[in-house]
Amino acid sequence: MILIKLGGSIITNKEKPLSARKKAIDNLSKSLKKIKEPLIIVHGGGSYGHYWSVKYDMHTKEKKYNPKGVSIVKNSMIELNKIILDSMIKNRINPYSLPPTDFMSGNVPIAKKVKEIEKISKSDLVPVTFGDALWFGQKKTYILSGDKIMTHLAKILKPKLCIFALNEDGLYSDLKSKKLIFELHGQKPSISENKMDVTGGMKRKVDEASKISKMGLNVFFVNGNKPERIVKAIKNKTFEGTLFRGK
Ligand code: IP8
Repeated sequence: MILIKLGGSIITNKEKPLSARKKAIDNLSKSLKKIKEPLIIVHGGGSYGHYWSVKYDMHTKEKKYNPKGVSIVKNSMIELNKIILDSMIKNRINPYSLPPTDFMSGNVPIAKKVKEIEKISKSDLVPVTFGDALWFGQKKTYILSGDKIMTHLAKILKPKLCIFALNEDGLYSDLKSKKLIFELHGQKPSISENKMDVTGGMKRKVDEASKISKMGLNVFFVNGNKPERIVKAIKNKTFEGTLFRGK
C-alpha cells in the first residue's frame, strides 16, 4: 500500500483564498489512475482550511475555539474534498471519502478503524481523507494537519512508501540556489517556520517525514506539478525528489 499526501500548496492557490488548482488536481488524478497498487490519499487545507483557521485564530493546540470557526473550517474542507473527489471520479478512480472523525478519537487514531481503511484501499476504492478541524472533548477542538494524519496512518499500516506531493522539487540544502537534497539517511535538515500556515508548513512536513522514516519506512518528497514523478517512484523506484530512507 502507498500513502500519498497532496499538499495544500499543490491543490490550491495559497495566494488566493478559496481557490483550487483544478488543473493540477486533474493532472494528479490522471497520474494516480496509472498506479495499480492500493493507495490511500490524504490532502491538506491550503487556501480553504488554512484561510479560515487563520481568520478564526484556530491552531493545532486543543482549545475552546469559536464554534462558528469550527463549522466554517470543516465546511471549507468538505468543499475542497468535493473538488478532489469530483476530479478522481472524472478520471475513473473510485474515491472513498473519509473525514478524520471516522478514525480519530480526540487526538488518538483508532487502530481498528485505520486498519479498515487499508481493507478499503484493497477493494478497488481509494480512501481519501484530509486535514480538518476536529472535536477533542470538553468543548475543545483542534486543527489536525494532514501531515500528522500521515504519521498516524503510517505507524499503524506500515505502507511500502509515503509520498508528500509538494509545490517544490523536494527539499533544498540551499534555498537561494535551490540545490536539491536527493537522499537523507536519518539526518534531519533544519527548516525555518512558516508563519502563514497554522499547522507549520514545510517544517511540519519534515518533522513528520523524519518520524515516519525512523519507523523504518521510506518517505519521498516530490513535486506535485510533475505527477509522473509519483508514478515513476512507485513503478520504477526512481526518485526524482528527496528520499528519506527508512532507518
Ligand atoms: O494543510 C490542515 O491540514 P494541512 C487543514 O495538511 C486545516 O496542514 C483545516 C487547516
